[in-house]
Amino acid sequence: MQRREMLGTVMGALGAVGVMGAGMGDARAATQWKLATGYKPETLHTQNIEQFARDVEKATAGDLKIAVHPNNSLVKLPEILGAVQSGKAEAGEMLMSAMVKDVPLAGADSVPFIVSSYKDAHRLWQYQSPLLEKHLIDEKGVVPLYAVPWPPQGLFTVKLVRTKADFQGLKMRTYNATTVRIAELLGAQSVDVAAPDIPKALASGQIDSMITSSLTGVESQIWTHTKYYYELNAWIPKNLVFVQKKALDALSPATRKAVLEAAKAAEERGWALSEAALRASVNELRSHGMAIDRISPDLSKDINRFGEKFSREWVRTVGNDATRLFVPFYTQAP
Ligand code: PCA
Repeated sequence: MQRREMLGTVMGALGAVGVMGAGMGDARAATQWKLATGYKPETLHTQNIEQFARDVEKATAGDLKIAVHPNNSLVKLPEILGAVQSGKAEAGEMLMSAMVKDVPLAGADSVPFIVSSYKDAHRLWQYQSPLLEKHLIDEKGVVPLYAVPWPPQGLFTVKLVRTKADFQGLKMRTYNATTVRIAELLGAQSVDVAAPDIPKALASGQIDSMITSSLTGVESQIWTHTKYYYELNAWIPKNLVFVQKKALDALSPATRKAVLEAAKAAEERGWALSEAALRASVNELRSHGMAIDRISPDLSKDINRFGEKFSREWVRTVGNDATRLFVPFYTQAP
């Protein structure tokens, strides 16, 4: 091969993988990432991801563009971790506790009655984050970028519930292992429904109750089908945004730094947005005529008991990691 031909081949190859520098004649090829999420475009978390993508694009002067694929459109939520691992999407967002089959520790934020305030949820995340990061990098080749919580979880029902017996025959929508187990222990039938499909499932009578946040209630216009919201404050689950390590490592150091800085800003912004959304969404439920209440002492006792049962089961499955997480969480409490 002649030198000139060789140069052409190499330049072509560099251009194709997006590493051709500016000033090499052609405009520099930008890197494109696909980011898959299972939530609707209007959801707080998706809006925050869109802002993160804009921040990255701006900070890198268009060197890295992140296209967000919401609504389970590119990959369905339970499969997003696997899709990022394999490179079908370079990045993704998942409910952390939906990863428990792959990484049991990811479910720590959905163990009932451990945290009930954003402050404690944040403290838990400080201990959970380095442990989770190690599992994801070592076992999945995936790097966590940032996490943002949903508001605390409560119970929506079509009818007033006072005791466990009132759950007989209820069809309870579930979204992770905790909600499935609690439905089971309450004697309700559990029905797995993806968040964007809640309105349809309520309208068709497929479900008539669920544990979720006031925010998801508002986003599902829950008042059209249910009347009651019980503020359980049972746990504060988070969504995790992550990227394939190979894709992150392929970036230039400056672009990688921009991604990590934008992620840090997205985490801070997301926590503040979530806390503001809690207040706004409870008010909105009330303004649509929903009865917002605490559960009866009887039911509270049962639900607490089920929560403890679930915690014991969870600690057994997770093993040593549970100690590594909860010992500092409890002993270093302010
Ligand atoms: N909304 C999501 C997860 C937790 C929440 O508040 C859902 O219901 O699927």
